Amino acid sequence: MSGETHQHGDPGDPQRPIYHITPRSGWLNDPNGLIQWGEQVHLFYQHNPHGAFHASIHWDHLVSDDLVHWRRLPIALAPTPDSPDADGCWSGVAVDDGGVPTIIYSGASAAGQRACLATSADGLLSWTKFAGNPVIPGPPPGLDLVAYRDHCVWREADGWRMLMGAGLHGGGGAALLYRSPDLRRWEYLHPLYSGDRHQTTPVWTGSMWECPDFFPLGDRHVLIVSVWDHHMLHYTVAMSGRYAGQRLTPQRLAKLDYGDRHFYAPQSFRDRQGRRIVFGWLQEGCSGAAQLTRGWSGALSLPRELRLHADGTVLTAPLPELAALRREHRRVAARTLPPGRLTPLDELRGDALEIIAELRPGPQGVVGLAVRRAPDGSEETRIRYDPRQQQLSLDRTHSSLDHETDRTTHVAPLTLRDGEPLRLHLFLDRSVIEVFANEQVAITSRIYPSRADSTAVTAFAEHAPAALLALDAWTMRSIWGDPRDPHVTNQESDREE
Ligand code: DQQ
Repeated sequence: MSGETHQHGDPGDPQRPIYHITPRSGWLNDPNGLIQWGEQVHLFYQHNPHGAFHASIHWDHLVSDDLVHWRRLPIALAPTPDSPDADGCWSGVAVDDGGVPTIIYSGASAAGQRACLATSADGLLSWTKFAGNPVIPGPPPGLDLVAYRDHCVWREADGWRMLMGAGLHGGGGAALLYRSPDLRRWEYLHPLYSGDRHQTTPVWTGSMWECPDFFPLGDRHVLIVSVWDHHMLHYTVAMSGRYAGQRLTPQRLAKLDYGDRHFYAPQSFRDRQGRRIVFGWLQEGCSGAAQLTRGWSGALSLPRELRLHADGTVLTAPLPELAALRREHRRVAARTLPPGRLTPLDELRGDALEIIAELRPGPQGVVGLAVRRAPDGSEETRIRYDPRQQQLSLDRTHSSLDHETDRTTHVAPLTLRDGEPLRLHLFLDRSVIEVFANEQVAITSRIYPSRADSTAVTAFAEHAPAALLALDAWTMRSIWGDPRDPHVTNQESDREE
């Protein structure tokens, strides 16, 4: 099978998502350089074209007219031997510098990771690295850092600002603030905000922050960081608060997604409607050897709008325009769910589905859905709400018969008001599952059912009868190209219909 047919939802690769971005082949990690440019949105990602492992990082490039369908463009950045990015073009952003598309990224070399710059003169297609790279020679003198990389760049009235991710020895994660008149000469100011790795409430923020992302949202400012500690990628934390005197005073801190390392290194941008839209890297949960054999690794989340809850918590919601991916609709009739057994929803079956359901737990009871279930129950993934614990969980204990896969359970806090039903919005896409509940919490993860018949959907109740109030589901189309566009050459074209 050629790479071209293998790349987009090939039925021969049951783990390859069809409506989430994955690499053509090889490795994908962080989303980078997200930018609205005219009518289009450009998205880049950390990419190793040579294999499904993290090495020789390039920037791969995609473009979209609608944030739903994507077309691949040539690789944008590749490491240059004997240069500041000889070992890789690590994460960064794209900005509009008076009409010139400009990328600021972390060049990796024996000297560490340092800020580098590249510009495009042909509408973001090809990129020229700045001869004066690196634009910052290294970490600020006098700071004892655990690590230092990644960028967030924005413009203020008196010039550019940049954050770099870092960790302070003996302290915690830090977002280091710089300023510049021209994106090429940078002056270090101080940390915009830094954490304390010894503090565990309301959420532990580790020893180093990767991929800082800072922007206004509603009446506050938000800082999103990816928590890193001792070479482990943990989860994403969003802080909202007041930005004054070039410093952030957070008032609220919480995980952005409770799938932890499976929603990591997110980056956001402002689209032409003024929405703040974020993509995250959905890290794999299968073995490195399995990724090498499969030939690809990593997916990006669906685009989500960031919103602020009244209490300052930063929430994510899938974009409404994703409805364009819906194909066949099924409606499941409302029914009572007797406790202690599964209620099969025979109308529903599939490994690429969107499901919107309303469920009501019984008094002192639990309610949920099991998806990707095998006929004999040997594989299934459960989404379970326990009102007593006020917890929503994504239970992967039996997601796969392959015991090399990560089968830990994710748990998110979720409190429903009196009489408020559990409203689940699920996106199943082969090895990807994204769960949104009651416009409050998200749990995103990776699952690897090994059986071709692990496609059933069932509902269940525990301890007391519960109710399935409503359920709508759709089979889904591929994101690869808009079939109406005659110029699309790499569309998947719903071949499996
Ligand atoms: N991935 C990039 C780094 C970043 C990390 C390297 C986060 O720039 O800190 O591929 O996943």
